[in-house]
Amino acid sequence: MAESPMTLSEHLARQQASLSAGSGASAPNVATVVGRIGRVAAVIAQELAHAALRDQLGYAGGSNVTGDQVKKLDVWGHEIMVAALRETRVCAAVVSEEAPEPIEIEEAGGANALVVCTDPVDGSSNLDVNGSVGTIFAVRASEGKTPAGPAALGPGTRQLAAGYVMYGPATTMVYTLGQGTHGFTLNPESGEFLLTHPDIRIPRRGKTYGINEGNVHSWHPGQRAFVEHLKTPDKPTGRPYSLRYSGAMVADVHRTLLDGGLFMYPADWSDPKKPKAKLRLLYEVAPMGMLVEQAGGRASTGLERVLDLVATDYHQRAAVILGSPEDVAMADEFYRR
Ligand code: AFP
Repeated sequence: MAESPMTLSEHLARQQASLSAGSGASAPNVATVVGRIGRVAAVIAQELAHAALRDQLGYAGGSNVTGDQVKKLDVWGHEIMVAALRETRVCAAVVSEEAPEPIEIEEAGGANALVVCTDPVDGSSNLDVNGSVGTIFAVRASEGKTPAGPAALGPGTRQLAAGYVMYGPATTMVYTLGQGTHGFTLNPESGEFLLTHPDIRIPRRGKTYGINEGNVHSWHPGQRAFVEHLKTPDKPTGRPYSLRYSGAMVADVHRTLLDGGLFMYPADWSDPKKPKAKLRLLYEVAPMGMLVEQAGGRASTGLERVLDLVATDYHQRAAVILGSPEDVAMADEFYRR
């Protein structure tokens, strides 16, 4: 009989053991937080499946700190996530898309306390059309009780863990503790995540690109030339690439991780002195950057490595081009030309 797949908790225990053997003093706490997020994700998946029946779709009224109109499920997802992280007693603060300032958690603290940066329900404009949405998170070290400003969190290379949950036909959780990128599928009967995609390796090159091409008018010239290049037929190099874009970062990054290619959300360069990005660095771009790099891919803004960026604002935005290493390297080259 085939061996039953490893559960998320078993996997986390193994990862934690090998980290603790090295210098990972906070590894047990990080594993606790990631495991807890897995449990909340199973609850979010349930709620999403019933949302239309419970009148939970639609807007809550108002917009969040980054200017997006807030959906009822954004608010609910934020509240349940903060409550769950509070219970871990190792998470000292939560930076959430739905709160202007970090939420301090009095119960936690100590030398190895953590900060979780999260977008609990990302891609929520897909909710009303029953499209995929996701949860994105990063775990960082907390220097003291609360972060002394966003810059104190350091660059993305200092993230201790990153992950996402994709609520699609199946619920998938992908995480890294800096030892490879691993994917799990929720068994809805047991409520447990089971290892289905161990040690994901992104293909060196892909066949698809994902981008909101409606914004072409505002792109950097290098970005425009690069997408034109991807669309120009050339059999030996596998062009044209096909366009795939869902409007939910998690779904687009998940496809890119498994099949290769590119996910891009470049900045708006209408005013070249002040390029404006859309996606949020701490709870969208940096966690995805870590996951992709851990799978052998690359994540860049076109001009620099995403994981080198240091936030100056908790809700800072950053451009991102991530995916297969050779495809991202090619994008960077177009930006340099
Ligand atoms: P919402 O959460 O407001 O739907 O935004 C989703 C998102 O942050 C990210 O998940 C998508 O990749 C991106 O925005 C889509 O943005 P566009 O609608 O501008 O293409």
